[in-house]
Amino acid sequence: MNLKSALNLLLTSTFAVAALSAAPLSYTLSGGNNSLLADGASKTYTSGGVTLTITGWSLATSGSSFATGSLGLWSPGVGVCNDAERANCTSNSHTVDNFSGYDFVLFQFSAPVQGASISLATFGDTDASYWTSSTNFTASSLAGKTTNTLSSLGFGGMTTNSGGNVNRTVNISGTGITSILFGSALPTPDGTYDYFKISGVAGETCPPPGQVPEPSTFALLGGSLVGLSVAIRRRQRA
Ligand SMILES: [Ca+2]
Ligand SMILES: [Ca+2]
Repeated sequence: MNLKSALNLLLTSTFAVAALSAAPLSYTLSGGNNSLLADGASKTYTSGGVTLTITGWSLATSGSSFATGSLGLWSPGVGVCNDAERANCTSNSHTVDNFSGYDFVLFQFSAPVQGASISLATFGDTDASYWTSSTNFTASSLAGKTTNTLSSLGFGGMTTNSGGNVNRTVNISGTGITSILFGSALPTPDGTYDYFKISGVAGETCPPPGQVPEPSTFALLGGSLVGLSVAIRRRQRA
């Protein structure tokens, strides 16, 4: 194998591995101009060819059904004004909070993701509760669901992630995730109300099913590396 063909093989196999690898995704939700969207209106963000669509939701009580809320695009991040808050949605009610009802944001990705994380900008305590789903559904399907019937949209059990009055990032485990329903803690685990804005979302794409890099791919890459080193040694001797 000459140096040129070894280099070509190395590049080809390297790109083959890269194409099957997870690609990073990052969505900045901070920097808004304090605009409040209409009740139930969505907002989209794009990263790495994957569209993130967000909508605002709330529960009036822990046992009631999900109702649409208004997303607020504030400088520190996204917040929610629910039916009870909307008439006077000033600080801190324009956060994702559980003072008057329980606010949530539904994150929906146009392709499955893994290694997701959600960054919080604190306005008080930052205890959070969330669910994840790998099922594709339209956001409006959430209306009327209770925490007991979220499973009909593919959501698993609720996870509560506790934190204090500090900006922080919540890591979401799981792969193949297409939806995350994330909000203020339900119920407040420590009796202290939670208030935060959501400043960003990150994660990575999932390799297509059945296309995880196989040993033969790495064998090809390893073989081309050996070929390249042999070619370089021959050239150095010449
Ligand atoms: Ca709120
Ligand atoms: Ca709390």
